[in-house]
Amino acid sequence: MARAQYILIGGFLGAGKTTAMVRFGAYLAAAGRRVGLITNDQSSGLADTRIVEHAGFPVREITGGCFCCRFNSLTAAAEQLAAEAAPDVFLAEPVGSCTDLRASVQYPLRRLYGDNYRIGPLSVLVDPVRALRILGLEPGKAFSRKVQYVYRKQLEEAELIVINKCDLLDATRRSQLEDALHAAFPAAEVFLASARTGAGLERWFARVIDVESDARPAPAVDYDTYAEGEALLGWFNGTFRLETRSPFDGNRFLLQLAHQVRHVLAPAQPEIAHFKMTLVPSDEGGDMAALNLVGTDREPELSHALEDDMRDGELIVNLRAESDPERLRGAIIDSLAAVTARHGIACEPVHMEHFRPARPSPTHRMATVET
Ligand SMILES: Nc1nc2c(ncn2[C@@H]2O[C@H](COP(=O)(O)OP(=O)(O)O)[C@@H](O)[C@H]2O)c(=O)[nH]1
Ligand SMILES: [Mg+2]
Repeated sequence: MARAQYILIGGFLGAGKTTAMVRFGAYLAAAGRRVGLITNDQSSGLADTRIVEHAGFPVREITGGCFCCRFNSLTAAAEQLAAEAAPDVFLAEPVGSCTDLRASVQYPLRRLYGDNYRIGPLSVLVDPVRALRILGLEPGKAFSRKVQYVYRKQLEEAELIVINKCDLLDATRRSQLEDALHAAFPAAEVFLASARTGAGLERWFARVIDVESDARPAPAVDYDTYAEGEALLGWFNGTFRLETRSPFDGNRFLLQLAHQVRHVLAPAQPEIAHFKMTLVPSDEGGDMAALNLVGTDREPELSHALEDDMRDGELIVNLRAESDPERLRGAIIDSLAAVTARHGIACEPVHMEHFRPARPSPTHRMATVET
């Protein structure tokens, strides 16, 4: 039997991994391939899983830790998907604050499961506005040094760097960023794409499908700095049930909530990495809204909008920012109280968690493909 392909789509929080993965899935499905998607988070209640389900793909969610620290769940998820949908391609999205994926995921998969899977090259997506700041090409708020360490390590281990969201850049900024990435990370091939418009995606997809991951030794990673950098990010995940007598505009609700949260957080000036929410009405109509904010000084935007007003449903809130997680929780709870009151909505928490990611402790660390 032919080996299934196992493809990791990496990149920092908010870079566009989920959007790209859904596009990639559609591209493969159109070519007659069966696709299974795998999402991942440090805790449960994932907006990404709702988005991928909404796109109609079979999905498994690995929660409670990153792929590297829950390596066995990565193969277990693939086996479950295999039983259900027999995919010949698995697309997996690691947590956006993780790095060292070559040594903790790619090479262990190759060494231990090489008969089952053909491992694709490691792609790392970047949001160009964030990358221009972190590479020092443009001024603007960025993360502190240790968070940037994680960001740069992701790029250092990338085989393919994809400058995503090219629709946001003019030609000058595009080539500045491309040149800087080539110079700083010479081992990687650099692609320009927009997961939103579709521009440039096919060239990257074709490359990912054609080649197997290379065998370059994984870069050295200082796990103390990595752990400290990752733990500077606060995490909040919440799932809420909303209900009201008279229908409300869910799109407007999400936008108001995002603005309110940003307003409440403003005095503390935390850098938001990714603030993501989904709103799914209870009736099985397939309608969904999703809101994203990928930087404190960026604008919240709806990547999916509801077609109709709604009466009740499920709200998922995933917020990651360089902040005390307690503050994030407070900002969500206070903002939710204010905005639901404005719309006369009853809001009941189903699940809430706030924390800093624990020190990464990979199940395997294999710095090379061969022993
Ligand atoms: N302008 C623009 N926005 C994009 C593009 N790709 C993704 N986004 C947006 O970036 C935000 C984060 O995307 P998502 O796929 O959730 O990122 P992830 O955290 O890496 O999975 C969402 O609002 C997306 O709609 C793109 O090519 N252009
Ligand atoms: Mg995602």
